[in-house]
Amino acid sequence: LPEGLATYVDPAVLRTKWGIRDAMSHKGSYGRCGICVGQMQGAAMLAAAGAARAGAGLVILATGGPLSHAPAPDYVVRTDTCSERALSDCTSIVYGPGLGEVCEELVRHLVNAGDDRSTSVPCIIDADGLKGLQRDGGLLTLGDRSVLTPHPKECAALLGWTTAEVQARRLAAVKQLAAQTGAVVLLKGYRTIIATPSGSVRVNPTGNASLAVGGSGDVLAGVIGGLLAQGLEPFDAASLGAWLHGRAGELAGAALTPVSTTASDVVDYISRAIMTLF
Ligand code: NPW
Ligand code: AMP
Ligand code: MG
Repeated sequence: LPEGLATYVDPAVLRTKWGIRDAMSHKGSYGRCGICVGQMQGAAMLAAAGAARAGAGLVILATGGPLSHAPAPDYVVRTDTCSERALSDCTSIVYGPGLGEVCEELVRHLVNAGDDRSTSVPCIIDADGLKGLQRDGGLLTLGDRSVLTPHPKECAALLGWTTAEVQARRLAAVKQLAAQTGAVVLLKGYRTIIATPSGSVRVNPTGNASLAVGGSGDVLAGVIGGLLAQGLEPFDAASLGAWLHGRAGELAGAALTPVSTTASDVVDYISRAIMTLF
């Protein structure tokens, strides 16, 4: 860890900010996490499961059309061609996993909403949603309540670097993307790094190659969305989300072997990861 430039994500700090449920609380106390459903619906279902396991009071699937397979009964499904309306009461929005096509109008809504803290909804933009941030050779600027979660190839595409350049200079890459977009940025991979636009940086110590499987990042997006819905600040939501997701991957890999761990297994181990936080 480069001395003075970053700290490790610290579970002792994060457990003081999250996870204890007041006896008088109810589902409305834990927020509503909206998940935008696109072409690859499995990715949205994994994100929904991640958000639910991370404690969101309600998980809402916003879909423009019929779902190809029945979602778990835990989620509310809203079919609305204008997802902006379907998401209007959400306290966080997950945009990108499995989306395929980006909806320019919705991206503009998320970006504009992020500009004003009084009306903004914290959102996490991942996967295909990140493509919507590219404009006229530059990048859209977001409010500091947004979290971007690129993997190295997605980060490279946004910065105009090669993937190898990002991997060789991960700290510089994540800091530059955060400064350029005004969002909290989480750069995935072994030793995930989280940076704020003002230059604070944390490195996540959990996670291993059990997580190197399709859908794993979609689960992470949901976990962070679930934490944002509960009111955690974006830097903390991204840090805690990465820590829990990484620990869930370690526990799933230890029980099931890293070779055969699936993204759904990672979901199933989030509860046990939470137990190890306390
Ligand atoms: P390579 O192979 O090294 O050149 P893509 P995607 C690189 C959805 N999904 N370190 C690596 O590049 C997602 O949500 C749906 C270094 C890798 O081949 C998206 O919407 C699922 N390089 C969409 O599919 C489950 C790394 O990136 C390439 C890296 C496309 O997302 C699967 C892949 O990137 C999937 O999540 C690392 N740590 N990590 C479903 N069940 O519906 C990644 N790379 O081409 O953007 O494809 O990530 O699969
Ligand atoms: P995605 O590429 O979007 O599916 O995201 C993959 C997720 O798995 C990210 O959270 C990565 O940080 C994590 N991951 C993948 N490979 C590793 C690894 N070798 N060590 C730690 N985490 C990993
Ligand atoms: Mg992904």
